[in-house]
Amino acid sequence: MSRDAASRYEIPGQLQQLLLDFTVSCLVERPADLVDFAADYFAQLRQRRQEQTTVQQQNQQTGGLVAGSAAHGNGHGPESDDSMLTDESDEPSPESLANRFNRRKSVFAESYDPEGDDDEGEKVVHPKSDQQRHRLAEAVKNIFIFRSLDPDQVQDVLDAMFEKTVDSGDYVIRQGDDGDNFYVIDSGAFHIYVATETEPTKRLVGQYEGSGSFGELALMYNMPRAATVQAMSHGSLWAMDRTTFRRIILKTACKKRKMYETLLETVPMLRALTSYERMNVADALNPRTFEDGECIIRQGDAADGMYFIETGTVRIAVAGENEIEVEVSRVTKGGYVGELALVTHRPRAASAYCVGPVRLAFLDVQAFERLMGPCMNIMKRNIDDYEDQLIRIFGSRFNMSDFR
Ligand code: 1OR
Repeated sequence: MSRDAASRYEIPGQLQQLLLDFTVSCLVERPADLVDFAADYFAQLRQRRQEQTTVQQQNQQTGGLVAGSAAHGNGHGPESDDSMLTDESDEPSPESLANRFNRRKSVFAESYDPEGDDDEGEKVVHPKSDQQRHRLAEAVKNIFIFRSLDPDQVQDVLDAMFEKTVDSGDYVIRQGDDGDNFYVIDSGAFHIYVATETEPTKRLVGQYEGSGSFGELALMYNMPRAATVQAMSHGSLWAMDRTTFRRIILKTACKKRKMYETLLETVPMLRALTSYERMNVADALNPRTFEDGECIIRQGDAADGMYFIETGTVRIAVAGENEIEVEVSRVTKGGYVGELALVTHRPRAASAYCVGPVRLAFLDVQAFERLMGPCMNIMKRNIDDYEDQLIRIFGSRFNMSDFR
């Protein structure tokens, strides 16, 4: 193409991002009919844009919806859904809840600096009975955000937590409020609701059943609460005040979320997770490094987890009935290995070796089961590809289980 022609074909600014997003959606969704998929994809995109424009116009006319005011959700009785959003004219900043949430995302992505945080504060001790201490130790055992703490820090955390009981209908956290405590569930069921600009009536987005933790986002990123959490039964929580959370947990957890943020965004499969769910995966990941030629996974072994590839190349080899290994594929950055045995609950179906030095992020089997549910269909579709490859190479799918 001549220089003249090139200057006549100016590439619109949005084109690259638009096509990239579309391509990634195709790779993740693997539609049977690309044209139908494209038509739906772009129609939805246009509809979302129209909805956003309408809401923006309404907000400009009304001054916008504002979040329910200062009442921290500390166990007031049940209220109607509409109580979450009120039109209070004395609210300092007339932003919608959705805007607040979007602002939080950009803070996470760009400007939070745990190193620069010097929020030190005093050590807090809430005395506890032996029975309470025992229950607390059980409750925090599976909280990923605590896993990178050293034993002294764990001790400080246990000292600082205090018990809080709730009744069915109590609001523990209200979206839009300032963050006071971080909570670990001891018992009880809790619903998570989110209101957005396009859907101002709060919508149920998830729930906790007797375990888990919540309330870390507002404390980590110094932002308003991103969701509402309401007790659905009588229950008990372990709470940690904001200062202790920031003093002990913040730096480690934030560093880890930041460290894995880019990795998690470059793994196409994980687009099936919400950004909040991806952060939970970041809490659960652990770094593993290997040298050239090292074996990461051995065919026939029991499976303890899966690996995401941060840097380097991993060679996958399968030994057929004659025990001779044949290379079947190579996986690089953005890819993953070791998920198959976790999905099929069978021994490792192939071996994985490093080609040069390799850095991986390891997700153990318990975390896999708790966090990767939304990616299961994508993984199962990829397993169909493995089967096709095996049939091509060996003439049979001899070591794949019937996982369906
Ligand atoms: P927080 O301090 O913002 C509300 O207070 C808490 O609810 C929040 O921290 C999280 O700990 C928890 N999006 C945002 N926050 C959530 C979500 C969530 N789920 C639990 N929390 N989503 C649901 C993902 C299954 C995404 C909704 C779009």
